[in-house]
Amino acid sequence: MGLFVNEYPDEAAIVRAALASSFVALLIGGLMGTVQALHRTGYLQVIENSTYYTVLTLHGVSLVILFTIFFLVGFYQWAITDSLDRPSEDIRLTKLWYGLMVLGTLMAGVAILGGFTDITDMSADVLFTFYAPLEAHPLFYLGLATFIIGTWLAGFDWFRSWWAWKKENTGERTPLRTFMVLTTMLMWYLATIGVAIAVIFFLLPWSLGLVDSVNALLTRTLFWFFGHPVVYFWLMPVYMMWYVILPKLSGGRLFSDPLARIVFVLFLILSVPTGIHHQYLDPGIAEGFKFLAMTNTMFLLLPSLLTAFTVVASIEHGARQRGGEGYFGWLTALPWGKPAFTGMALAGLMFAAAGFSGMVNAGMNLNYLVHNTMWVPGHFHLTVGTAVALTFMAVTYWFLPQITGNEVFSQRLGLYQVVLWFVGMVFMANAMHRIGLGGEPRRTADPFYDGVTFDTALGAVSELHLQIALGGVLLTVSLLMFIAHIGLSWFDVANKPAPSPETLPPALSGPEHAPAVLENLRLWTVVAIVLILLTYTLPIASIVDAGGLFGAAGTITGPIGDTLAMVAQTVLEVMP
Ligand code: HAS
Ligand code: CU
Repeated sequence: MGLFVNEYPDEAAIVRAALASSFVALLIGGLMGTVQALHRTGYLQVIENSTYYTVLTLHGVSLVILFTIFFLVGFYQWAITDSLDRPSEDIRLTKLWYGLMVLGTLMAGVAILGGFTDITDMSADVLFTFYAPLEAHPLFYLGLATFIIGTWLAGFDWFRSWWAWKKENTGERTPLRTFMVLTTMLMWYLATIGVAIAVIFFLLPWSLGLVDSVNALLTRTLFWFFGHPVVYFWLMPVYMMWYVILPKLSGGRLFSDPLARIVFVLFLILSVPTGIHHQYLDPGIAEGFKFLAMTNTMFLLLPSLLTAFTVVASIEHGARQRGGEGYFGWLTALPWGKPAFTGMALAGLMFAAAGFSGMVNAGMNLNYLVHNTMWVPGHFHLTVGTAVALTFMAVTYWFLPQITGNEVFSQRLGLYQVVLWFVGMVFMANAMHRIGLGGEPRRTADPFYDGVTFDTALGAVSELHLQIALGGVLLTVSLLMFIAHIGLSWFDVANKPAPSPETLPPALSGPEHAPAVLENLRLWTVVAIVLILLTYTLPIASIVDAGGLFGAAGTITGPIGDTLAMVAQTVLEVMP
């Protein structure tokens, strides 16, 4: 087999375009992060406090929605095409979904940027969580909807490839990468139901003035119905990279293919019915429902704990193939000089810590201590900001040559870049966790409003702020190094010899060892739907009952508003 870009030039073009979009978002979002880290800690304030939410929205939306999801669709397009070894069924559809995602991005982007200027009233200072009572310009919601429709079509495109492959390969096990793509997308279809209902029936009509209020708790709940599983939408491609690429880079093979499949099925089943763990402190949801979400969340630790063991075992297997020995001595036999390996391994290491802060968040009683403090940004800068972002950057050093046909500019520069990200995040995320325990609030430009002071258990507030600012600066340097390096590699500035194609070794325990029932995606989807109905029907019914569909005092204006209310009522009656 030749290089991916030569075998599938049309698909490779879409993969490149998606990655390029992802990196533009990374650059913009990352720079907004620098502004915030320095502003909050008081080291450099180039914006007014009143602009902080615009910056924070641009930061959040660019990084956790655009950077992550554009990278995902590019990587998944490669995974499907390469693992099924067939081109898109219709490349026009592939171009269409990518185009819709770009269009949605531009619409939402214009609305957000409007917040920086007084020339227009347009703004969308609503953060990446965009639930009421914060309200954005309709263009923001329309952009979001267009973007999500793009991702739905991408999933359909990949299912089509799989259906066509199955016709020609009856009775064969679906290749692992395809299986991972399909389970991720099924999870995504279920998760996005929540946000689609919130946007189409409530937020968009509200911002257009068709209804004059919404039930804030309802839009929050519908958001978190989507807002928890979305974190696994960022994580599942990372797990694919850790399962199929990391063992190869270590010099070995994946330990168990069936186990990897079980992990992805568990994510499909359990990701949605846990969303209420973001709402432990919301009044209006009974404790029992919160307890149920907590129990589901604790079960959801399982796929990640399984992953920790399998991935580390696969890495160890690789190290031993390379001559590594002893209980821990094998660690020295790993290819630490390769940025792709080192970046992913460091990302994994940080994710182990992130898992622990996630467990603290997930416990109802402990959550009361940390909710809405800087602890939570500490948690998600380790998860999405490191496990995901650092893995995506690291894998690019392996992946880029396959889709551009050009070798990476300098492995050493890449190595410095990934290590710098790790070091920057050690400072920033650790200090965020600690200052959060001291009670410093999140989502605020100036944590010292009205002379508030904090006592930290260990160290001084000023020391922790210094660490946050220092970490932020190191991350900015690493980010700029990454973007510059990708540019140098993409355009082959060093005129390097062409790369050779990469193949992925089969697992030690292959797909034939997996029980056939794992292939039954329909069954797992039904199980997921049943769990969603069980966890969400009663809470949503009681929220609507207590607060009204459009808020207690909400009035609906005009015939469009009336129709909308009727449809919304019907949907909510039949929906989880
Ligand atoms: Fe979370 C809040 C609970 C995982 C992202 N989370 C957030 C928010 C974000 C986020 C963005 O229960 C804030 C949202 C907002 O703006 O309000 N989270 C969890 C739990 C997990 C978890 C239980 N979160 C993630 C992931 C994210 C993410 C993944 C993004 C990608 N989170 C919460 C809760 C809240 C929350 C509450 C609400 C807090 C509040 O009050 O607001 C679990 O999935 C974590 C499981 C992970 C593990 C670790 C396994 C370790 C592995 C490492 C293997 C090692 C390797 C290295 C590969 C159990 C897999 C080997 C290297 C060698 C050299 C050998
Ligand atoms: Cu969550």
